[in-house]
Amino acid sequence: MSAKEVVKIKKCRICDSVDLVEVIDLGSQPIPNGFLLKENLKVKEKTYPLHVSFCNNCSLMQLTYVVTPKIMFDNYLYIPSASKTRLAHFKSIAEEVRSIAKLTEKSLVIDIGSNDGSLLTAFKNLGVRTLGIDPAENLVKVAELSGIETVLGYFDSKLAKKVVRKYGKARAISATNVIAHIPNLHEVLSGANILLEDYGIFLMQFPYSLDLLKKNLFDTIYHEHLSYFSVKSLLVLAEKSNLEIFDIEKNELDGGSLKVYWKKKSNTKQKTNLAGIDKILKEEEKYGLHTIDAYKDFSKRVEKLKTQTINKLKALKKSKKHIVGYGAAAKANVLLNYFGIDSKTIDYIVDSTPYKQGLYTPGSHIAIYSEDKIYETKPDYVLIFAWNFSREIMEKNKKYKNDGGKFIVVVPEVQVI
Ligand code: JHZ
Repeated sequence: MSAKEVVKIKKCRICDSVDLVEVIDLGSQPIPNGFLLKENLKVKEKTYPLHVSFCNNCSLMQLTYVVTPKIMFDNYLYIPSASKTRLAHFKSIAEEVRSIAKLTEKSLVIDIGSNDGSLLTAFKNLGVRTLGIDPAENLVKVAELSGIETVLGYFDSKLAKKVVRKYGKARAISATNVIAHIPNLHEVLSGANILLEDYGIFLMQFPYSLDLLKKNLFDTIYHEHLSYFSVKSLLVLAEKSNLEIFDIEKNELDGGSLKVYWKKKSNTKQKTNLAGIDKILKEEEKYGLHTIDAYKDFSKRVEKLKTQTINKLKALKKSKKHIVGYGAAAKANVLLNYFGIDSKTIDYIVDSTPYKQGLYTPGSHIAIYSEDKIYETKPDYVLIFAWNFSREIMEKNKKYKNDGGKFIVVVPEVQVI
């Protein structure tokens, strides 16, 4: 492991406190989207520590070791358009932002971490101007092919200035499942401040740390996700910027996410939902999210889940059952690598993402096929790794179930359906 590829944090990324305590250790793992070509299976894979620290000052849960973004994102295999549920959610986000930001056909909407352009396509369908920003060269090409103009790069205030010079300011900025991936959060907010019109809005969405802890969503902890936000930590972040949070909403996507709405501090027209924000903050306090014990308890529950899962799978293998996986998600790789499960237990994994098919999972080396493979080999059990889309996956595969197949989901608890 080269020194430049991974750096141990010395202070909290939000409040600079050095009072950080390590609370979770998921070992050393390959990067979660580091899928492998068959010819590379014999090459020793690089692994990076996957440890989590808790900031005793602002309560931000964060990775102790940060892998250089270039290694993870310059070529990226995850696309949001692989799920209908996510696309439907994007449509609702676009409609909501249109209404709050009062978008017209002249308005510019900029999406940070725009990936294959899925969210911007929903905005474009509403008749507004769009621009994507993303560091993955392969995905920028995909987005451009579907008509979404995209700037290649990692978002910061320097890039924001460049974008303003060429395209003007944005009426709305969106950033779904990307803020947790960015090392310098203060840079994101100062970049957004540069990019936003005076009365514009900035919407962030990411998985919520309260749901992560409550529902044992340990497999969403991986190298790409540097921060696991609580509302308390977000409010500390806001204090240090020129932007202000005017509303926070919870939703059920990805096991439980937060939508956080920002505006310029100078914008007094947009009212702030103080009561709503305070209500969520109180729920955090009630759960103990700002205390270290909640994280230590979580860590113990994950160990229990590991034993239960391994025992269940061992018992099935002993009775000669065929088990395959559904969804070669990043989180699938965390679960497989942390639980030590490989192709001896899981015959193969199916995934609808064309870029993942034909490759092998990092660490566990399980082959990935298209979804119809389960109808060819008719396995006894299908373990749904993409538990956030269980409903969509089961709905789509009613035939497998009707023909006698069984689904297994192990997060938040081991269940056979
Ligand atoms: P999915 C990604 O994590 C990465 P992952 C990222 N870091 C992030 O923050 C989270 O998203 C939120 C497949 N699938 O979306 C597609 C089917 O095959 O939960 C995906 O590979 N058939 C940006 O990778 C995987 O499952 C289907 O019918 O954990 C789901 O991955 C459906 C619905 C999905 O994200």
